[in-house]
Amino acid sequence: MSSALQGKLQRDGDHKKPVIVLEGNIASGKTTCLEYFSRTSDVKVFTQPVSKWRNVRGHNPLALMYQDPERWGLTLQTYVQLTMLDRHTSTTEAAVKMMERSIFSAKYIFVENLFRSGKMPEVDFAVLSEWFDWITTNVSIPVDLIVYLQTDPETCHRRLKQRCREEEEGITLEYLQVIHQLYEDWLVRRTSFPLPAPVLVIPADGDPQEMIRKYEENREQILAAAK
Ligand code: DCP
Repeated sequence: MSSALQGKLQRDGDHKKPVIVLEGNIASGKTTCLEYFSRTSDVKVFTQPVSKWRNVRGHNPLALMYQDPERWGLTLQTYVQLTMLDRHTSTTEAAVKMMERSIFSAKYIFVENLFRSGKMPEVDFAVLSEWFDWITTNVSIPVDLIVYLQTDPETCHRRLKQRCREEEEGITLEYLQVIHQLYEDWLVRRTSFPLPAPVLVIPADGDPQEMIRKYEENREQILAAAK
């Protein structure tokens, strides 16, 4: 048996474990949610590989993309797609796998936004789309539940200013509003792109303590919904 086929079978086998994908706008509080679940249950958390996006062999494609999206959008999003695929195909001994964002939101939200706003040339969008279509047709990417942290873009803007990530200094409220609309169209109105799994919406404008109380209350329901 080829090693590629062996790998695919192994990944398919791992699908017996529920996979939860956590989605939400930039600075919607995904990290707090992931930390809570990794502390309180037999859940293996796969965080978004932001450190890789900020340093690939000494280069920072995240910063480059924010500086000049027309030139570097494809570079960042190609690497995001690869690193998300790596996360999707990683296996775990834990009972449940929980991922921060997905290859789907990378394409349906971030690539889509670059393209629609005129910041990604059509040829770059076409190449990324070909890659995305090939991957999602040929690689098993199981998702059992999407948990959507639904926030007001103004909340995200406030939190973003507090965390002061250097690359994100130029992110405006308008940018967060556009990302919000794309998420709402995909996960709430369901008018834009296919849904890979059922969606659970959690209003997430509260402070961290309030959010942890909410996760506490909904923990069993969330874990059960993914099974
Ligand atoms: N990003 C991007 N393209 C993607 C995915 C993310 O340009 N396909 C950018 C948006 C942010 C950065 O990467 O500038 C990191 O994403 P988040 O801010 O959503 O990640 P956090 O881990 O900081 O999330 P949270 O604040 O919700 O914990």
